[in-house]
Amino acid sequence: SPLDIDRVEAVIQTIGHENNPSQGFGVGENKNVIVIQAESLQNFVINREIGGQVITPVLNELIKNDSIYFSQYYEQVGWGNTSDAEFISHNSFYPSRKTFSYKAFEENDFMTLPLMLKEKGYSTIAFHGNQASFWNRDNIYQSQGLDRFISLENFQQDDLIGIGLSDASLFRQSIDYLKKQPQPFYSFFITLTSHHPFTLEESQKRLDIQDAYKDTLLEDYLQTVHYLDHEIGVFIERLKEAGLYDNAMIVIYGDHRGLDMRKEETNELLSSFLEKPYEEDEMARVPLIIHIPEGNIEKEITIAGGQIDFFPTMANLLGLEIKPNKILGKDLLNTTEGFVAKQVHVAQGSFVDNEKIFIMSNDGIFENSRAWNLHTQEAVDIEECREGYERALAEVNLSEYILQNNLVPLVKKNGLEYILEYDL
Ligand code: GP9
Repeated sequence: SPLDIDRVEAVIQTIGHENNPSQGFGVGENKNVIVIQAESLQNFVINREIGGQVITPVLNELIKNDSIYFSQYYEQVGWGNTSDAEFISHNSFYPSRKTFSYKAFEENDFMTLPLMLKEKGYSTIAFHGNQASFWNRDNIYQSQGLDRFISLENFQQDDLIGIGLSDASLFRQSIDYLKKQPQPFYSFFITLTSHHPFTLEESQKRLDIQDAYKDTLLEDYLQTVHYLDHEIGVFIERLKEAGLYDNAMIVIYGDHRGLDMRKEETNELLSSFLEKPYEEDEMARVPLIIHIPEGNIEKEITIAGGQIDFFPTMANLLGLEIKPNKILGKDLLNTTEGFVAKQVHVAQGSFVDNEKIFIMSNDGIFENSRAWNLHTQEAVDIEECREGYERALAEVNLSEYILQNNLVPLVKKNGLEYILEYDL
């Protein structure tokens, strides 16, 4: 068997003992959901300035009002980058280790957040300013529960930046579709302008950067993030004008890193800008903001979480009952033990918890791995990471096994325990 049964059993027990939905349950029930998956948005830009200018004024303001801000949230994408961020968030299983998940699991049956909302009477729609076929989205969205897909082909191509429609145009044109969308709706936006290599016309650059960062990749990155932030602000104003704001739950998260620590120049720039070494923890940290107008639920969640936790966390807020033994993620509002495994782009077994990050050595020798405290950056004894390492491996293997054998429907029916009885 490809699975280590003892470890899988331990994982299933751990997962099964967490999550007793109570806090926040149903706060956003029957509201229209607007999810913005933001291209390359990393967390370090939040509440930060450059040359006295605030980088993300709109997001910072949003965080302060009627929002839950998850500040220790990590991307877990694999080869499918942006599309894997969608996959893991909607499915609460890990992305494929072999290729992009939307290809690897194209024929599978799923249980996703949009599918569960559809069962409650929601309509679903996705917006993206690139070709529908990119990342095989056109072939898999139906089985992911995204019924309508408005892609580049459907939009007026009136403002193109980088690899597709500008975020300004994407948001502007989507309002008419949203107004006509049967309510309640789940809408999913995938932005594009802050995609590497972060191209903008001079006139679209609103940050005035004069210091050592001028004309660097970091400047280009921050300019596109600032642009995205501004366009999200414009979009929210338009939602208000269209009467779509008050009854909405607006959710924003970063899909994956924008700046690669393995590039020497980028690393130097970031380490100087952040005044600490730019490493895997900061590279993988993305913001998650859940804004519920008049939800009276302002808080910062500092539990380590990842995109795998998106589905159960959203399900709780939207009043969907989902047993913790049916998916691999946790509801971050009702858990204390954060645990985020990463299986692609770093060696398998790497993980983050509330206190530390563990990066498994590429040579496969546990003793050669690195681990450090997230808050102090001080080295952590890797023996303290052995249990987490084993758990990370088991979770990822279990996920891969379930998806490769198309077992999500059976897990949905019988729980993860079923895997132990399944003819391995
Ligand atoms: C492509 C867009 C960007 O449609 O989602 O994908 P990425 O290159 O970031 O994975």
